[in-house]
Amino acid sequence: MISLKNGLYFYQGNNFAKQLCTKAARSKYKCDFGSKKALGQPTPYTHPHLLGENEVTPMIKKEEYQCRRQKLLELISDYSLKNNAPSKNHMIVVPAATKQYMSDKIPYIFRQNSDFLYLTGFQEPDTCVVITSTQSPGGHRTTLFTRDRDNHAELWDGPRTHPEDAPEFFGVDQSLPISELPNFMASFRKSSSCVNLWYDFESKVNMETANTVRDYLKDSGNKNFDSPRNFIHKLRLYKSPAEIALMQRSCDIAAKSIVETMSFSRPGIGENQLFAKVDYECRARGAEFLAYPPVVAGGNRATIIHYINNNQLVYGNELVLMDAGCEYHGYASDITRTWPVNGKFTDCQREIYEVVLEVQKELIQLCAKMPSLDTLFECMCLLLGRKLQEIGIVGVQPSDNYIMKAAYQLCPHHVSHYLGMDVHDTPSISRNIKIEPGMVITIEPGIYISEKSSVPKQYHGIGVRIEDDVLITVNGPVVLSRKCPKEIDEIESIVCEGMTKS
Ligand SMILES: [Mn+2]
Repeated sequence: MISLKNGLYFYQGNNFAKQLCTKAARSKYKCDFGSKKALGQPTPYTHPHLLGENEVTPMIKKEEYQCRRQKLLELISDYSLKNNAPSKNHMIVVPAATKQYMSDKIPYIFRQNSDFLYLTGFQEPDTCVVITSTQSPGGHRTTLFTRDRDNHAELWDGPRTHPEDAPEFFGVDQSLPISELPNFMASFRKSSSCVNLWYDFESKVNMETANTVRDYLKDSGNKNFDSPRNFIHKLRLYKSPAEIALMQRSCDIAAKSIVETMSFSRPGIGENQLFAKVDYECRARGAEFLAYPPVVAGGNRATIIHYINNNQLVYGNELVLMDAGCEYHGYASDITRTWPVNGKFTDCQREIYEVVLEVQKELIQLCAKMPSLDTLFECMCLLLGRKLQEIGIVGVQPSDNYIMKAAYQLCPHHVSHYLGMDVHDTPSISRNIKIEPGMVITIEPGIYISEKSSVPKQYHGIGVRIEDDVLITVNGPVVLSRKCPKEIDEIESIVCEGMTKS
């Protein structure tokens, strides 16, 4: 149950959230952090250029995180009631990602487990959140497990968040060191007799937590367990106003960066240089990093869908296909543009590009009817096939089935996926449910004609994809990546102007 009071969300039975709603408690909260005590992640006090008051992560307030945990518990409780679960007591355990190393003591850049980040905003590795629920009053509790105190590690790696600082900043009921997790789970089980445990054993983000949970199941004889993954994904599928604002910003940054990269192009340039340019432009605008290894494919390499070597030169009148996006405070953008490296499409390139562009725009319009992603894929095959037939690339047989199969050979990937904290967001959600307001999806048709293709020779080696990120609303689709031009004349003039400047 969630009520709105004085602009703050809180839920019944959560004493801490109730306290926050009093003025005195709020000024106490300010005082406590007025000393600018550093936690293991940016705070409004140490990083005022990144966070506003009451925000746990940029643009997302403590109350939104509390609300997400409450909604998860409601989804899980409702599901359990409907399915006659043996108990009304729940324990949901979601681990943080672990630190990964590329070689001795050399870490990879840390990226948090999205499901954990969604529920807590906590950015440190090797931690964990446990949401427990019993039927007693005040029976919903969130316990955040932080890394154990380690003066030596903190000297080398910087401060960690300690249990005494976590509840106020993150809006959780209590916090304990991670070494207490086994005891905590065992004592909840003892006090609640029968417990439904929710843990995603399929996710390999943290083997240590997985082992703790396995040991708990063995020792306690607890037989009722299932994965909370699909429930968390059902929540993540619908973006809140704050998440939409973050995704808009992520798309703006990637869009502008790709335009800068287009204008940096000239014949003879290296794919690695275009990669470096888009990476630089995204980071310089505030993105943490690119959301995935980008595809920077010149000439016929564009027909290799997942080409990420990016180590060739792009010559003469070849096209560049760039599939790149960034991660901005935990939210991904995913854009593809294709442009002629010398600023002028050849006739064959133009013919193919126009087909992809027309289909892409029609598919975006179709989103107003809220089809499923799989329906959009079928539409793509039919639309592409018909247009390719018009220009003589697909044979003149009339059957839709034939046309769709021929198109699928030239575009062997799906046309859409969900987008959000992950690039391929909420993968446990089927692509055959109807899209709804609040979802963000990609629309990315392409045509790839390899040198082995049976298509007329003059088209060989052409690969074109155009990808936008689209927010579904009651008033129709909103293209979040709209600041990245895709019309032929706009693209040609960006590249040509760039060359005259350099
Ligand atoms: Mn994509």
